[in-house]
Amino acid sequence: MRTIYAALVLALGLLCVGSAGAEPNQIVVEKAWARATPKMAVTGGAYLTVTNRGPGEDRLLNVTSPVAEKIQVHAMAIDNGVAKMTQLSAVDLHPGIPVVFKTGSIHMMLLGLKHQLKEGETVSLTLTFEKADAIEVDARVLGIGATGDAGSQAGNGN
Ligand SMILES: [Cu+2]
Repeated sequence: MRTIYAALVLALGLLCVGSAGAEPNQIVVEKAWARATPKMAVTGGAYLTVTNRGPGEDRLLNVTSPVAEKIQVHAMAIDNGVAKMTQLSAVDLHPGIPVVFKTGSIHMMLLGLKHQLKEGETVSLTLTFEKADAIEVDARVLGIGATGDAGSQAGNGN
């Protein structure tokens, strides 16, 4: 028994050494949330902040989730008073500059929702980058009228 335990500890130790030896993931994903959807809705929105903490340029290439057939990154602009969404094929991540996905701006569009997104649950999002390792985050599902994660809502006094 003791031998097995020792072998396990050794194996875990080697795993840690192995991952520390690889390139550290220099992308940080924070404040992920998704908006609750009405029943039968087939699209939803997800938002988060991505920061490239590395020294070099990187790009967000793809986002997937088990709850959606696919996810597109959309930019939103007001053109003659009309909000227009355009799909982005990639998002540039300049070193040290956070990219904030938010309502009325750049956002993730969940297409082909497999079930209703209910407030309080979490939605897994996997982000794939040009250079950094993929990152999986859990986005909290906030109410249909939400405009940000709980932290930023608290500061929304005006
Ligand atoms: Cu959109």
